[in-house]
Amino acid sequence: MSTQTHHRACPLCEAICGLLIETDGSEILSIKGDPEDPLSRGHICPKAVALRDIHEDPDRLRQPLQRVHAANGSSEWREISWQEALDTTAQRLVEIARRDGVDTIGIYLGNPTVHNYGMMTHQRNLFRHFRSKNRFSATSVDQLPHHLVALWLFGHKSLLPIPDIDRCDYFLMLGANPLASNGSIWTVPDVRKRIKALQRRGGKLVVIDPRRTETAQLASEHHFINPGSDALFLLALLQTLFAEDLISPAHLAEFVTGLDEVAAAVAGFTPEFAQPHTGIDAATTRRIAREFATAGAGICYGRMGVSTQRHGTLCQWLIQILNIATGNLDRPGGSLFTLPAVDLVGHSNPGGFARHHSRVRQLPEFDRELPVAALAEEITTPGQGQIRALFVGAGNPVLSTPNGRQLDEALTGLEFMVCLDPYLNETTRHADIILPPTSPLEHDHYDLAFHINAIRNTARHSEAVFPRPEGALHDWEIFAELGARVAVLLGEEAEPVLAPDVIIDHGLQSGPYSASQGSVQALSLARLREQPSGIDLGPLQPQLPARLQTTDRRINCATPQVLDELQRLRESCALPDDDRLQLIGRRHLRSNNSWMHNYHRLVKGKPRCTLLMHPQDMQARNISEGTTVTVRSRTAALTATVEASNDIMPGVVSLPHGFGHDRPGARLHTAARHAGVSCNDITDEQQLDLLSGNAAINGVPVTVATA
Ligand SMILES: Nc1nc2c(c(=O)[nH]1)N[C@H]1C(S)=C(S)[C@@H](COP(=O)(O)OP(=O)(O)OC[C@H]3O[C@@H](n4cnc5c(=O)[nH]c(N)nc54)[C@H](O)[C@@H]3O)O[C@H]1N2
Ligand SMILES: Nc1nc2c(c(=O)[nH]1)N[C@H]1C(S)=C(S)[C@@H](COP(=O)(O)OP(=O)(O)OC[C@H]3O[C@@H](n4cnc5c(=O)[nH]c(N)nc54)[C@H](O)[C@@H]3O)O[C@H]1N2
Ligand code: SF4
Ligand SMILES: [Mo]
Repeated sequence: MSTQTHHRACPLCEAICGLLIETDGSEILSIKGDPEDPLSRGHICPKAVALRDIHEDPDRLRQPLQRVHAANGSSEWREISWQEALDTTAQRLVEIARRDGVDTIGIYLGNPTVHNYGMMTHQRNLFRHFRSKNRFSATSVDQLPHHLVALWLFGHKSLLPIPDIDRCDYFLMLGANPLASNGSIWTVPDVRKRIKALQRRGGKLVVIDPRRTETAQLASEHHFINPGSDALFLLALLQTLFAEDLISPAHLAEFVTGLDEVAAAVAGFTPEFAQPHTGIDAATTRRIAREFATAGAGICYGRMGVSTQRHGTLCQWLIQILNIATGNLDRPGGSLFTLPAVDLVGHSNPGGFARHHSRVRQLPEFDRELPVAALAEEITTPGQGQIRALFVGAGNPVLSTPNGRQLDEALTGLEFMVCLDPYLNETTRHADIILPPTSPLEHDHYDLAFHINAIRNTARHSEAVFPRPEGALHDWEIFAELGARVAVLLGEEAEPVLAPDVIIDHGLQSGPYSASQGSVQALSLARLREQPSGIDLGPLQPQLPARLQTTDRRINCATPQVLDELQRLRESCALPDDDRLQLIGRRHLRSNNSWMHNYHRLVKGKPRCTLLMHPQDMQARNISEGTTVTVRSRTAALTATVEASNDIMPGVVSLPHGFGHDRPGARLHTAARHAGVSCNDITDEQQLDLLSGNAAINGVPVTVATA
């Protein structure tokens, strides 16, 4: 045996755990947590071991596929050479763009893009030739409100305040379940241990969620809240702070403006006003406000549950205003900005909003991307700028975006579709060409995105565990190869191609911990390679106002768009309808959006794609445990099996997303045996966060009846 131990970061979720992978030749012997990793300290979750399953999965594509149509209208897949696949893709895209304009080329990039640094560094090589207005990504079914608020308040889409849990005294968490998700916009491996440490030192975690989640069960306090009503709860907290003179921006006062206007705007939003909407009684809301303001270092944080709902941007804005108004921004134990080794803030474009709008529904762009809820209509609505060709990279929007059935159908009308993806799945089955990249263990890795969101500043580079198989291409190489071909076809200059590690080395050597900046760390790629477990660069430090990217280096809290929205909210606030139920999602530790149901060890056991329902709601509808029910929304209906739960708020039902693996033509053998249903078949592409256009996939009104 010639066993070898490789240091490797887990690319599957935002916790970016350090792994030790033991191999013998091409065989993986074990996958364990790396105790020397300064951030994850040995932590892993059950998904890490599935990296082996991904690598070895016979369903994972190793060669490009082309769909060939038979005379009888049916089609089948044939393996083609890389040369042919790349040439055909480039030709088709150029042909269509030339004929009808670049906006006819649609682009959708999914979540794994940000877990794969080569996709981040090299997508430009292709897309710079197609500056299409029709760009979309998973951002607009996810964290778009965070970026928009960061742009408005701090001047840059990537200036995201990170909860400093290890030093905090009071943590108010809304709409997040880090015990299942392992943290989001908050790289916090081993969050359970960190929550327990917080409680041991006398601190408190308060969770606000329509479900008593795994995190809520660990919390010091949990309160149910009606889906979509968080803005009123947050407004009531803020109103209490103003009314009781608990505002103290402290060290921020010198460069924070506009709090007086905010005070005036929130004056009517009292805890009593919120109570019938949220279901949280006014006295509790007041107590939480007082505790938050006086408990020492405090954090208010909210994630998916408060971003992907009707008031997503308002919620994220209120969360930051609460942190600012209590002096908890940029303070140890509060929420701080990171200083990553490869620092994109200051070197990347800050983002922009509403500089153009979608053609059909006039939805605003953010950072040159349109809300993905508009993708289907941009494909199906005739006229100039109608999407005729689609490039999908690392995305499965048929299962992951609202009203996925509509998109599923829309994709059949495209002239050309190409997917950069290792699987033939619910989305890629519509492609004309599928370009499968190397497996995660066959390329190197640097967390360009997640060091930015981490609770400590660290840096780490991992080498590939296995050499790339003969002829295989990495994601970044596929982008570069396509870009080069398109350049030739268009008669444009090809860009020089530097490998991602060279780009990172550049970033490290000009970054805040470089010798050129006078840092003793003197970071470079060579230096990171000497310490494959990663280098600790210390806890987060206060950096304001210097790090602000606003033109006046101030934080102006009186965001005009938000103040207008508050006015509207006051006038339009309706009480929840008693007959309807509200649908929310949920994540499971052994899942990862739509693409990790093909590995036996992650899907075995009790079926997970069930509709959670409170016994009270079941009784009212004559539904018993295990019944098959029809869940109906404005867009469609689906059937699901009911699981009774006292942990879900009455009036709310929950279905996980990412299932529905029974569509014909997909090649996911294990997932098909645990198919479940896609909750996005009944989410609504018309239900959006009013300010940003983010999809409001939580709080969908539904009816439930025995099927
Ligand atoms: N109802 C509801 N809908 C949701 C959510 C929800 O909570 N509820 N969550 C939303 C969120 S937060 C997100 S981020 C989105 C995710 O939505 P998407 O990003 O569109 O979809 P994923 O399910 O993550 O699919 C990822 C795809 O990338 C492929 N892939 C994996 N690794 C790689 C790689 O290294 N390279 C390439 N080229 N491809 C790769 C997989 O095979 C899969 O096809 O879903 C959103 N949709
Ligand atoms: N195991 C696993 N880990 C993952 C993923 C995965 O699919 N599986 N996906 C990854 C991705 S892409 C992301 S973005 C993150 C997401 O990370 P999180 O946001 O931490 O994860 P969720 O489980 O979606 O948590 C959202 C919570 O919001 C609650 N909620 C729903 N509606 C409302 C509401 O109106 N108000 C309030 N207050 N709460 C509400 C839900 O009950 C749920 O508990 O997880 C990442 N990590
Ligand atoms: S928590 Fe996330 S990063 Fe860590 S092992 Fe699990 S999937 Fe990988
Ligand atoms: Mo996400």
